[in-house]
Amino acid sequence: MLYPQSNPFRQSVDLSGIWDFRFDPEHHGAASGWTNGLTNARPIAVPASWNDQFEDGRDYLGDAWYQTRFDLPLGFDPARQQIRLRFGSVNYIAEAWLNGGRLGLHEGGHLPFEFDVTAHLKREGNVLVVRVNGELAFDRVPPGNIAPELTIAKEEKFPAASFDFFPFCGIHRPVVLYAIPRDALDDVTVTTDLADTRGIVRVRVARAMRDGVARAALTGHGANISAETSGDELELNVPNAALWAPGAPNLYDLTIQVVRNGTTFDRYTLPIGIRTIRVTGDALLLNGKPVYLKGFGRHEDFAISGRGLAPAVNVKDFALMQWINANSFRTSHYPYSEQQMDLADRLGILVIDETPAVGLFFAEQGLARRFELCRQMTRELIARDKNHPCVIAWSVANEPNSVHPNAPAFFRNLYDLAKSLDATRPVTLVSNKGLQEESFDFMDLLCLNRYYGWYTQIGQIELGAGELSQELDAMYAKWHKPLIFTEFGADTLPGHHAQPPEMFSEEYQVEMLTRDIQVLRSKPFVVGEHVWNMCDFKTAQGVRRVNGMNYKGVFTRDRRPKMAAHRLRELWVAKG
Ligand code: GCB
Repeated sequence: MLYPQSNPFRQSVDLSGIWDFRFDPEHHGAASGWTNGLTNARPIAVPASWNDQFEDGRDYLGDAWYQTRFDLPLGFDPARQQIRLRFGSVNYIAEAWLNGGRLGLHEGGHLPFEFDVTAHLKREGNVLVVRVNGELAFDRVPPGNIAPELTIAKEEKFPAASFDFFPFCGIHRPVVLYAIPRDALDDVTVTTDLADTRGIVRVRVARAMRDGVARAALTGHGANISAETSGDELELNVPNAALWAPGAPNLYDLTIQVVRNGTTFDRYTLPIGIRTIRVTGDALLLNGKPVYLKGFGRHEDFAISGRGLAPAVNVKDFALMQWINANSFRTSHYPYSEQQMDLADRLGILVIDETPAVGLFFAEQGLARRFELCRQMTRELIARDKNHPCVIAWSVANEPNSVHPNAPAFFRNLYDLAKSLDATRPVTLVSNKGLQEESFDFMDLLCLNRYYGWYTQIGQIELGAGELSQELDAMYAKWHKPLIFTEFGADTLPGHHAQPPEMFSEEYQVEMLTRDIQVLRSKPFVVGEHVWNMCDFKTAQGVRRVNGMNYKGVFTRDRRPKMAAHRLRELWVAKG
């Protein structure tokens, strides 16, 4: 799926702004004709979660309706072009109507979808209506509201998520109307390889026009290389390629044109990075050299806008990652915005790209549905992010309740699916099951979450560090695969101090992270340390979540450093 862009062959317009909105707890919107337009609506910002925009409805997750009106901008021509409406993400179900005509429905909260709206458009006075539903259910992904008999005991929380972040709902990323030629380029897939100092860029195009040629041009870093094909694939060779890596995020511009009889019908440009990523023995190799990941599990979360796209917050987060000497993050626990992926490409930050499959369970009830949704989300994620050099691995799930006979086959299937869609990147699963995680038999690398000295060995950092050391050694003895420690951390109230360190104090977070990192660095097979979490973030309410917050951030929710941020900055400057 190509992100909309504007050039002499393509136009796009962002419909973000203030829309109309109504809650519909009785589900009577459709029967009341809201598909044609809303009455008695209130204003709402798009993109943003609805939960924190009003004085009511914070915990409301049910049906809600959005509406906006627009005229076709000059240059959009439904008689000559194909016009599409693209939603960056809507949590969780979106059903859309344009001028009363139903466009379709999409399930899944963090990935884009689009509709061909050419036949529905008027030149002026278009009415777009979207029904959104964010309820938690056992047969959704991620699942929620799980009956206790279906899974392991869950701590009580409200709303009843099976995951530890607030179930924000709404239109979370931009809604873009875009026009492309009828003979458009549908898709581009780029993979890169190295032969000594030569970069090899392989390009596969999908295009509606079967005759004519696809032409590719690569520019940047002194290169100006082109090739064309009457088929679907071509290769560009780049002598002395400027490779993409953290610290040197070299990007080239790849421009694809669709040409017939010397006339160009479509054109698309995307930034690409030439790099390789491989797992060999104990090591994770970027461009053939071992790479050690330093960084965080994160969230898309901010005051008032909730999980909605917040460009200034994104820029700030990347600035903080650079300040603290991080080189990577994981998109825990769902795909992040395209804007974040673009920033990571541009600033040289490595990404473990995770699907929305957090807190899965494997009892039969709803299993077939959860499985199909996981497959759909894996396909959608790889389709969206496959061309980003920043993405170095796909994570198919976080902390599934996987000590269950149904789990290994479930994940084998997702692993094979990811590999069939992208043979170039490692595939992993993020687990808190350690030696019991059977799917680690076939995953390319191991990702482990552990809270020694926090949820276990409470208050005893040294004891926890000893347990960590033993478990890491046992996992290596069992699998002989590289391991990334993807979560470790301590809730920390900013401004709370204790000597000797005590849980919830800034000193405790500093000591625990420092001690765990010492252990990690004593193990040659550990290839990364991702602290949980970069920033404090909103959760459901529960007795373990004071103020409805997870305070394991190294920065506060408003991005101020705790003591641990300064310590990590020192620990991360030295480690390459
Ligand atoms: C975990 C989860 C993460 C939680 C974290 C915690 O293992 O993967 O979503 O927020 O623990 O703080 O408990």
